[in-house]
Amino acid sequence: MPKLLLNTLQGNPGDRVPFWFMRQAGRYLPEYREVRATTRSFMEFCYSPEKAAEVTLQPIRRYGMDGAILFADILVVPDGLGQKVWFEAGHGPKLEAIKDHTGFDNLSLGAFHDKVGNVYETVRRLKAELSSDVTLLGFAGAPWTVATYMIEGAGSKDHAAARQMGYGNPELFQKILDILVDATAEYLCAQIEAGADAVQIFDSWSAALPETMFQKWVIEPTVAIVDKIRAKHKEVPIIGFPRLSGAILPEFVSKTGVNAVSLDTGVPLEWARDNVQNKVCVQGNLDPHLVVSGGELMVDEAYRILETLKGGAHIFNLGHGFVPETPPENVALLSKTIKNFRR
Ligand code: 1CP
Repeated sequence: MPKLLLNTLQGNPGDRVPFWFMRQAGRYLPEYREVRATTRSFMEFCYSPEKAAEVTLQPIRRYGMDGAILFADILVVPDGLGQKVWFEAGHGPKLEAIKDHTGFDNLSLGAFHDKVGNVYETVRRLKAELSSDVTLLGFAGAPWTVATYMIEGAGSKDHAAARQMGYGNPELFQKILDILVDATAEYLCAQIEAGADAVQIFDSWSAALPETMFQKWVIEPTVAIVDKIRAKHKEVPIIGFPRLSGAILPEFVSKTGVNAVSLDTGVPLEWARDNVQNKVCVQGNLDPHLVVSGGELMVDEAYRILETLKGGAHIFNLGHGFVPETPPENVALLSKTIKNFRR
């Protein structure tokens, strides 16, 4: 069966708009919470192929998305490099923060694939179990976003520690970005070799960087990863997501050469149609909080997105991930709305 989502990523849209949702697996689904409750540590959960494959498939069974996104986390990469990573209930991710060269010297690519190899096993299982019309999406965090966690030692509002290292110790900061480029490219290539049809690179925290730093910290590492993937897997589409990057988005697209870009909720759609969708496939951008309230307003906004972007390659998605309080029945109504729309 043809893969509508993959074809759309390759620039051949059909008459129905394919869809998937960021964080489509997760706490808003009771069946996710049930499987999640069987493993205490979140990282261990990510490294359990049977459970990770199961929670990846749960939303597809319920709603029939055109894409299944591998269940894992962006912090698998620092873990694979040897940094200590753990999740505390109610506090999100914690890492042993890298403050200086000693912290950096503890990182190594040597044991990377052994450490994260169970993620590749999850991809292999998904490839075997998924229906042939569903596109399997691999993913990783972009170096800048992952570095914010590695340097801060946790999530943060303004990524102060990473910015300050980038300005105050640019040599050390560049070394962190460089090892992340190598690890991320290898990680995504291994996901592709295990069966991923396309990959997305999440740069969730690329907002409000000065233009020069956006070039160095967001665009350049992404270019390097795209080049490394293309050297081995020329045909596999790559989706970028420089979240909240604003007016620099068209430059991100032309310089990185990604096949598609995810639009955050704030991107004006007619602008995106005229400046981005004229170059590559776009994905987005419903406000995830609209799916919490649901109803007519959610449906009207979904139509506005579908109508505005119907002239080119478009994959329906959210502008960011589902929040845990999302009622599953609203996801059902949204999925039905998108499936019934024709371009
Ligand atoms: O048990 C739980 O439900 C914990 C919540 C959770 C989940 C469901 C975390 C912790 N990670 C995940 C899975 C996850 N993370 C996926 C897989 C599946 C899917 O989308 O359905 C993906 C793609 C991610 C990617 C991810 N992790 C990003 C990039 C996308 C984004 O949301 O911007 C980021 C920034 C993370 C870090 C992270 N992991 C988890 C949390 C709570 C966070 C954010 C912490 C913060 O706000 O700084």
